[in-house]
Amino acid sequence: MTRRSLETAYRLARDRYAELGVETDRALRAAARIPVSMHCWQGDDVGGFEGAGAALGDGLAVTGNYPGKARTADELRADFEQARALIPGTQRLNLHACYAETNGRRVDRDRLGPEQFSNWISWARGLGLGLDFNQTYFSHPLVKDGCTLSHPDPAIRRFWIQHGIRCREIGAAMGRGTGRTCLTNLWIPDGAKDTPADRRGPRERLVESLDAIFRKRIDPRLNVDAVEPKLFGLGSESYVAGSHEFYLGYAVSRGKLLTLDAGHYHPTEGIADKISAVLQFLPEIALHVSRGVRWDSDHVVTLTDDLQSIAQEIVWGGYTDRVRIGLDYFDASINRIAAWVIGTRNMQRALLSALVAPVERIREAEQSGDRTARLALLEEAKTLPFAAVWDYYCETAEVPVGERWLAEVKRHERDVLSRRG
Ligand code: RNT
Ligand code: ZN
Repeated sequence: MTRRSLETAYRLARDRYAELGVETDRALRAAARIPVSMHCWQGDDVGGFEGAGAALGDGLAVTGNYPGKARTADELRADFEQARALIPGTQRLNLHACYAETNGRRVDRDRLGPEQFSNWISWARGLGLGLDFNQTYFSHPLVKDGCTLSHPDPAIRRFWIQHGIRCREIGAAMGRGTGRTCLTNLWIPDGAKDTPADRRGPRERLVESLDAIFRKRIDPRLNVDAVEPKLFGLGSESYVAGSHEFYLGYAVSRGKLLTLDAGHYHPTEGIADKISAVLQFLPEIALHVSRGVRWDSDHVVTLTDDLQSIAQEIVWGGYTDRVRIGLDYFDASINRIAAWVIGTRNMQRALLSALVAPVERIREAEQSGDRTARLALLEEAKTLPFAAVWDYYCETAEVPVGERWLAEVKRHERDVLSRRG
């Protein structure tokens, strides 16, 4: 496809959408402004560089051993830039505390500070990239009996509280350094493999620990905090202290963001419907867009009905300023840069698709009580010439159209990744 034929296809599509009252030019501009926070951890299988020595665990598992994964922060940054060059729209980068650069020294998690992230911050500033952050409550010897902030031993809790506090300060430094508000998201694995006799104690301790972490006020222009619930996990099949109800109550009562992870609910339970429900009580929320296959397996995000519903709820609900969209998946069985590109392009694709949908028409039908027309229009909307709009969006964003990005990834694999040991 030449630029000319892409433009011709776009013009035809634009006219078709205009018949339904949709202005595609406006949708393109809106799509370009919605940031998607790309998770650094797809680039190296949630490994990190702090050298704590612990293997990935504590509720997380990555399968696959595709060659060429980033071994250093410099490699990860280079890989991320390679991925980003193939993705339209606005991105942010979501880091984890275990991606600290400690310069060969051992800096434990309760000691981390902005110094260990200064490379990340100056690099991001140079690229005009916003940063998000996460405490790392896994892959560490002080995750005891699968627990951190809810552990009965006060010394363990103190260590992890300190980590939580430090990370919020690092988040603030990221916000200051990049000029964009950082979201620091807290997820812990705490729970029980088998039926516990005490479900109350860990939750009471968790509230106390969280309150200690959030005691210090941080300028919300620099950093905002989120808490991420989960219903079950690897090794926490029977009980999770930080469940959905727990954190919903916590977020509402403490003015924190709630992070809805698409893999953290029962297998047929989507997060799309939760968005407008929790936004009645919270000013802002965050998302971890993921894809669970039978369980919270964190597969690469594909263009599923679930994904499209999430995008529709954000866009159709008028919530683009109140939902911080992030991705959370990790697949080590395919080229990791391709995994980033596929998932992020799909998120963007779903957002653009929601932006050009003739939702006004569909709502008119709904409001007039014409459910027949609502269903008919929803179905017809599915095969409008969206591909022409998406291709044109990529073309004008100067990123590869269609599958052309794959050739770039293959070239990079040959020239760069295959040379890594
Ligand atoms: C785990 C949570 C959490 C992690 C990342 C690495 O179930 O989804 O968000 O995936 O922090
Ligand atoms: Zn998550």
